[in-house]
Amino acid sequence: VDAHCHFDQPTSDGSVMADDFESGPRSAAFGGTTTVIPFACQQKGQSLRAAVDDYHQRADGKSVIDYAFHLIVTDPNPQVLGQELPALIREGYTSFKIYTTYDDLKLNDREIIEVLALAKREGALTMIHAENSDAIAWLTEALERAGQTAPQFHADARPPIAEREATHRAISLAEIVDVPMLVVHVSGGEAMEQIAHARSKGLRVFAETCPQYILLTRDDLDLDGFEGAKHICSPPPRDAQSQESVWRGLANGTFQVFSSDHAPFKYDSSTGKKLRGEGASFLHVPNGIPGVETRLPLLFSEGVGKGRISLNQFVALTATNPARLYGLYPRKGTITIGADADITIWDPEREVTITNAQLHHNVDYTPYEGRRVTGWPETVLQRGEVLVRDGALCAEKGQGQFLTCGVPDTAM
Ligand code: DUC
Ligand code: ZN
Ligand code: ZN
Repeated sequence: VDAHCHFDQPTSDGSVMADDFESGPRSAAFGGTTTVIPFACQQKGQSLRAAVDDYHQRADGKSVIDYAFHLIVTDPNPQVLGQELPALIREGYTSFKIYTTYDDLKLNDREIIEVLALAKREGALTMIHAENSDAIAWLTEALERAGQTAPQFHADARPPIAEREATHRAISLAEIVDVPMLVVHVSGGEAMEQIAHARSKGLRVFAETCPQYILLTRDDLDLDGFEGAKHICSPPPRDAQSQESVWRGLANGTFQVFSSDHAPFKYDSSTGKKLRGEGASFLHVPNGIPGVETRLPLLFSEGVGKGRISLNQFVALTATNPARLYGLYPRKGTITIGADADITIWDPEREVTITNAQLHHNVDYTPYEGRRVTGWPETVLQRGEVLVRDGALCAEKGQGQFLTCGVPDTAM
């Protein structure tokens, strides 16, 4: 279960996501993933219901694997809070993401509280993108004044302290409301300390991390020419010490979920990373990196293969826990009588050198080009039927089912 990926999501800057609901889920399947939970994102001023209808149209008849939707709530007006969101939660959209950054997405603290209170009333799970927007804006302006606009400065504009502060604040708001909450794409030790402290007090704060935070560092934003733009995502990759912190958090239970945050933009494209050309400020580079196909092989190889996490933890982080937290369990996330028989048969010995040419997404690069991994999905089944075997897709476009989600299980 890849519980965090973006497909065919319209943007406000004119960039275009390279993967839609055909290529994204296809790529996921080849990487051993049988369920994806992408986002249906409300635009400010738009009805949430209209956003959901729009994403259903985008997805209809396309996905080769099963999919659910998280909502993204950007405009919690009385209509949304009073009617649309409660109705949608009851219809099976039981999780939604909110932002503390990006002008077109962010909520203020009062709005966050209102949304958290609604999540408590209706039994939904709030996912939060935690970075301090005003600090980022101030730092970005200072960097731009100093002419420091190359991709590497993206990391300076969004430092760990900005993430730590917003994480602390979000946790405090959830504590005031007394409701569970999940912090997405946590990048390193500073934010993790806030989460671990909250959990040690018994708060139901959950956390997700992603491949980029165990495998990339800010040095990957500092490549020749504009190449660093390939690794611009938010929060940015940090440093080697952060990677170690994240590994510890995967092993010790600070993290419950490991997702890709697949946010696919082509590199060599005027609708992708080069939207404003090669000399553009980091500020104008679309945010996000691909990874829906490489998520499981990377965690297996680096985590299980190198003894950092157990095989059971690998399964919990990538399937069971996201299925439980997002109300898809026990249909998904376990092998048991009555469940869906979504099974990935793994070859733990197979050695693969990752190259973009062998991947099935529609992006023209992978951040993991040339990386050697041991272990790869051999056969992938959905509902007992073969989806992928011997590197070939054995399924029809559109055979994936839309999943409604039940009540989040936050007893973990
Ligand atoms: N947040 C995401 O969840 N994905 C891509 C970029 C971002 O800021
Ligand atoms: Zn985010
Ligand atoms: Zn994301």
